[in-house]
Amino acid sequence: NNHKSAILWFTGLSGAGKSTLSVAVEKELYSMGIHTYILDGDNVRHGLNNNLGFSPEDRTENIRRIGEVSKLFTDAGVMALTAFISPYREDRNMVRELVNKDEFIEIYVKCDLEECEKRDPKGLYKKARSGEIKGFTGIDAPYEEPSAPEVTVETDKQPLEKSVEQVIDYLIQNGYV
Ligand code: GGZ
Repeated sequence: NNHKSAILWFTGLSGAGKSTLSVAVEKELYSMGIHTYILDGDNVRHGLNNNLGFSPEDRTENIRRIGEVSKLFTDAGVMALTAFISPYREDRNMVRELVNKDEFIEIYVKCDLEECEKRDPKGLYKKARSGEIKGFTGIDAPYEEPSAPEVTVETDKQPLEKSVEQVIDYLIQNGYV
């Protein structure tokens, strides 16, 4: 299928639904015959970035490497979907600067901290609240909201299908697919 490659950069708090949404968007793109690759904690933090933790410096380096790898994917004509908290605006903008203007699509996966904490799929917020984990995003480490994301989806206000539709509509309306 003919498409214009780009990085779909999902950003948001832990538990906001970045991975779930990226998988659902990938499924939709696959059905349209578009080649994709999802980068997430499972395949990147356990491999390429297994020497990095969650200090501000390490998060910045995490995002830098993910940006560079995503760029390689788009160069190869593959849509790269990335699902990382990427809490720093400056780091996300660094990736944006790495590629052509229309090759970086920032998708803000917006969800109230309260709701993320309620979901707490891995029990990490609980550990962060009790002090067992230090420097947890949203608790005692910052999350800087995107100032001009291409797409914002509010996962605490609408079903998954609606968020998928918003992303796909953006891609159609802007001539990516
Ligand atoms: C935030 C942490 C932390 C700290 C471990 N802060 O729900 P999860 O488990 O799967 O998502 C979180 C993931 C975040 O990794 P990222 O590579 O996306 O972060 S960043 O973009 O900021 O580099 C969480 C887990 O790792 N985790 N410790 N202190 N999330």
